[in-house]
Amino acid sequence: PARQRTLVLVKPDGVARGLVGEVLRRIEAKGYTLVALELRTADADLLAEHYAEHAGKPFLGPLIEFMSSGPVAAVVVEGHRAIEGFRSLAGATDPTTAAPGTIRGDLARDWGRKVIENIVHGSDSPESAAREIALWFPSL
Ligand code: DAT
Ligand code: MG
Repeated sequence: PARQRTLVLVKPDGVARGLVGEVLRRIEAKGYTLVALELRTADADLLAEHYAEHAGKPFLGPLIEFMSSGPVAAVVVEGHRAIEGFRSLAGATDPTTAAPGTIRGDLARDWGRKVIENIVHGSDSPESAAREIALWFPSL
């Protein structure tokens, strides 16, 4: 079976709240493998590339500001159907309605800020995963 890789980020809200271990625990408990892991503070250039699909949207500026406000844990996760599998673990974008049992549903909430803070990012397709992994981990 083809192994698939996905880029997961524990966002600055997740790192600040001490939830890196909880997110990694859920990924490992699901049975996926961690193949790279790094804590770092991303700059605006990296984040503009990372979120290129959102160019022109009103929340892009606040999103980049939030994502560069502190360290993120960047993780490459591997396993058959890991892209779809992690998106399922993460839950819906809006943490208010994300299903209980998911990372966002259990651990995130709406704070009424300009950008939704929802603990994690996960690549949404094989093309996005390849692009994002090359961006965050050029040596992989
Ligand atoms: P996801 O992270 O679920 O793939 P996305 O790629 O559409 O969601 O958006 C990236 C992030 O931007 C998302 O995790 C939270 C934030 N965001 C998305 N839509 C938003 C909106 N309408 N208002 C504020 N923040 C938003
Ligand atoms: Mg997305």
